[in-house]
Amino acid sequence: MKKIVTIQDISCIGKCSLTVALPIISATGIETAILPTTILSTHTAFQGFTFRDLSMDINAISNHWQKEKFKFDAIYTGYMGNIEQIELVKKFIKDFDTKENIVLVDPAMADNGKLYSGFNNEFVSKMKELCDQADIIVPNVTEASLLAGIPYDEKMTLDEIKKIAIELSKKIKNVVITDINLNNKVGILSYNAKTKEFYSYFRKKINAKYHGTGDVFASALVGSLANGISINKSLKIAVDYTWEAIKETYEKEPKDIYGVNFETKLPFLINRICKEK
Ligand code: PXL
Repeated sequence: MKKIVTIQDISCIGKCSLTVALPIISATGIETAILPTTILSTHTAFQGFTFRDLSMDINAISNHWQKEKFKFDAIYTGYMGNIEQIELVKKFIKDFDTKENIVLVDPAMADNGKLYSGFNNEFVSKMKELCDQADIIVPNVTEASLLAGIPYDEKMTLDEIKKIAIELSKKIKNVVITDINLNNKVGILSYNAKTKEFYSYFRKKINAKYHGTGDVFASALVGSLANGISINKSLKIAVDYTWEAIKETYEKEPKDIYGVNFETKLPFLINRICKEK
């Protein structure tokens, strides 16, 4: 059975990171190993969250897994609680990269032109180093701008976003910029550094913003890729699934800082994966 390891925090309530990645990747028919980096009572958009740093366990877990000779078809990293964790995860990737496996890094650190609580420019530089070890990165427009050192502007054109993708692709095969809002549409732009080809896919904009949608997207994407589905088809599946989950949430319970109702749309994802496989 194919196996993905996902390395990110557990936000006990708030539907993001591991509580999203584990069920979504499992639903795509792929075994999901987890390496939790932090335990938080909620994600960081809530007030007064608790934060237990699990950095001390990362090397110990990794050492045990190396002794057991575990191999992963993909390594998917998400939110990191601090710079030390990024360093540990960089080492983890070096130790577990087999050249055949897919390394997908989601530099989950910012949105709407702002870094998440607790992060600074030094964190951005470290995250760039982690991104440079990836085959695919999936930053949103804010994160992509920060990583490329190009000032963020919410009114960026597709051509400006293309320049950012090219800038980031110097060391990374596939740069996928997510959550692009243009002309009442929302979607992604991907750039393949080898073929120098762009691929974009947009859906009608739903007038709502929820937490954790980047994690829903990245989890569906890595699950689809691990099923052997091509990158462009996988991107389409991941955009459509995320869009369906946002639509469902918007119609049923528009709570904004909470996550999306990705659970009720899992049959949609499973169907799409089965059709494309
Ligand atoms: O969805 C990204 C994410 C993951 N984990 C934590 C977060 C966030 C976004 O804010 O706070 C703890």
